[in-house]
Amino acid sequence: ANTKQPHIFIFPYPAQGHILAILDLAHQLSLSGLPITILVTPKNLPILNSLLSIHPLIQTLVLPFPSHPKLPAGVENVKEVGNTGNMPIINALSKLQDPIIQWFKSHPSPPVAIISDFFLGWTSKLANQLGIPRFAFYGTGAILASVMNNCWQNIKAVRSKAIVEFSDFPGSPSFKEEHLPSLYRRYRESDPDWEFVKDSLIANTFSWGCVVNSFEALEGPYLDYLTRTLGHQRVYGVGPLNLIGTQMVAPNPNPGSNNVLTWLDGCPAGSVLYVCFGSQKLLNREQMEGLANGLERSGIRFVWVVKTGTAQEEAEVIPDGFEDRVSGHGLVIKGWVQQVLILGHRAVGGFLSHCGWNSVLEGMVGGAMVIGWPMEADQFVNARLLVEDLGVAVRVCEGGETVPDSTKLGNEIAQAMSENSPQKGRAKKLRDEAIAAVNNSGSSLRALNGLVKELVQ
Ligand code: BUP
Repeated sequence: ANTKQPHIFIFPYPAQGHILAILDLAHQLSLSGLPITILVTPKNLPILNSLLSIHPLIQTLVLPFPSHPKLPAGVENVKEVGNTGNMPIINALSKLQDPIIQWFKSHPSPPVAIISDFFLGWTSKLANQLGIPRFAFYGTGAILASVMNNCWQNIKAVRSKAIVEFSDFPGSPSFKEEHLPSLYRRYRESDPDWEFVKDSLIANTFSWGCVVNSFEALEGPYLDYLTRTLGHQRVYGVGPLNLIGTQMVAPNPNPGSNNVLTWLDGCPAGSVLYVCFGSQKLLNREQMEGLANGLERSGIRFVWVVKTGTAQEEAEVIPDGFEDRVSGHGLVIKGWVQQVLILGHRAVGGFLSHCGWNSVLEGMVGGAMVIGWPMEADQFVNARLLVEDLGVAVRVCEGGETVPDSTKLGNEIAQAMSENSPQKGRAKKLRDEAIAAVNNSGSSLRALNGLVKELVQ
């Protein structure tokens, strides 16, 4: 590593949705000339391949994944165990504290700062021990950061309610308790593993600062809220990182992806609905049928990404005869696609999405309005921002187990995708604001420059 420039330590959290954005940030910081070390466990190393191949200044610290009684041996990524694996994974990773300290002490030019995922709040204390600042990285929105921080800090009050009101938040949103982030909802009092997770999440607000994959025009009031109310002294809204970064991770690129782009070339601008529910959620047979019938009834052109090779036999099954019936105006793609390219295509005008934050930003950058079906994790909170606060989305379904009513869904899709849909107009405006945020004097670029300055001082 270049020993003249201060060196930054980046610690991602091993879940697909979390890693992408922090790698984009690493890319940006490296472009600013900062040497970087990224901590990774062996099985997750391939995710970094494309980033490492273009950045000689980025090094890795590869440490073995520590075992945990609640994790099957060999598991190193949430993808392998599903979201219920977050708690043991957070606990297991905390055992890396000592190896990190040893590495740090023996390094000729040790890092001057830590940037780590907000699921790794315990690194605030580690940074204190090492005498360097730690920045919590939120690859999510500032609204989620605000909800998370409030829930963990006020756990008793929040848990006693069916409807939780956040009256001091911008827009005073309220959520059904069951729609609060899943990690928080799984918390079980008096279990030492869970107590660790709770303390760790609360420790985020004691960190030196935080970096959020969001921007002023999208979440200005929430970015302010984090600074004013939640103890985050320095808040950097640097997103959408997928717009200033490049998409580093494309596991199993599917040759079908290129066919999609060719098919889209032949469709009128804004006419196609892209349907995809992120990297984790699998739909059961009834949900697949409800969705398939809804898509068919809507009469709208669509591209639907269906997962293959799932462990569950009854998951992601395409109803018999569906592909033939919709042939010509609907495309079903099995396996991984390059979502960013599809959403960026001029033919795509809408995105039927689970409202995962990466998808939200990618849809936004593509100028697509969102037809939301939030299912778990941060998705209900994200949907609130898109539907009620920004008016760039409609909500058609809620919940991971819900089976959509296909007649209703078909009508709602047709209406949302109509030429004069107000959401479509606002989505285009938000796309322009996202682009402005990462250009010359845009808010995100200024924040990124401010962050670099803070890191090197
Ligand atoms: Br599926 C799929 N191609 O085929 P989210 C996903 N993606 O590029 P999640 C593809 O995965 P969380 C595919 O572009 C996005 O960057 C997509 O992230 C990419 O949802 C990412 O939207 C999905 O945040 O994570 O994976 O469910 O649980 O954090 O919401």
